[in-house]
Amino acid sequence: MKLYLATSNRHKVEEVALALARYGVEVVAVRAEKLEIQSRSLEEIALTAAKNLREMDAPVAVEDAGLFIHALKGFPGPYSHYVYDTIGIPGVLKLLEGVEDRRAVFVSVIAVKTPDGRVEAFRGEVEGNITREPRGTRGFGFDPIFQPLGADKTFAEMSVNEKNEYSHRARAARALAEWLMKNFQA
Ligand code: ITT
Ligand code: NA
Repeated sequence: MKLYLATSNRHKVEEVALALARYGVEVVAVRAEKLEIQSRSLEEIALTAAKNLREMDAPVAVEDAGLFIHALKGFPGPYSHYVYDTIGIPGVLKLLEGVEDRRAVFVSVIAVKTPDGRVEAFRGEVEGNITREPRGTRGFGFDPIFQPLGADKTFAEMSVNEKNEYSHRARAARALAEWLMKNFQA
């Protein structure tokens, strides 16, 4: 089966493609116009984007993801891309200076539109901690400062395979794949 992924982020494509390979799903990146509304809900953002995609000859998915930091009451959450581009990792570490509670959750919501116009959303989450210093050079975004529970590495110190054992995105992608297997015949 083929799955289109409408994203400008090549790391997302790589991670989702690897997670879905074992289901026999081939991921094809498309630069379709993705409508990004502002909302506190990743579901609402992803579902709205999926509804606005044109129907294609195979299911087409969009993802919206964010990093929710407990001590910052969930900031940056849905604003993660903007915060990464503005204050960045140094700014986030500065906000957490002297803060003992380093808990954070990465959340991914993948919304899909089928060729017959059905739209569904799937959520994946991973709990972890914000490190004191950035570590690692792989991945993207906040990967150098996020260490999932049960790991002794940050996401940026992991291969894509290792990251997928923990990541929010891999979990959402697997939930999507299970749904497609049951509910969608190519
Ligand atoms: P598209 O909208 O084109 O898919 P994007 O990078 O803008 O790509 P989002 O709108 O979902 O994606 O923004 C999520 C931001 O959250 C992203 O830019 C990163 O800064 C951060 N983020 C999400 N998942 C992440 C991950 O696995 N590792 C590191 N940072 C992540
Ligand atoms: Na985006």
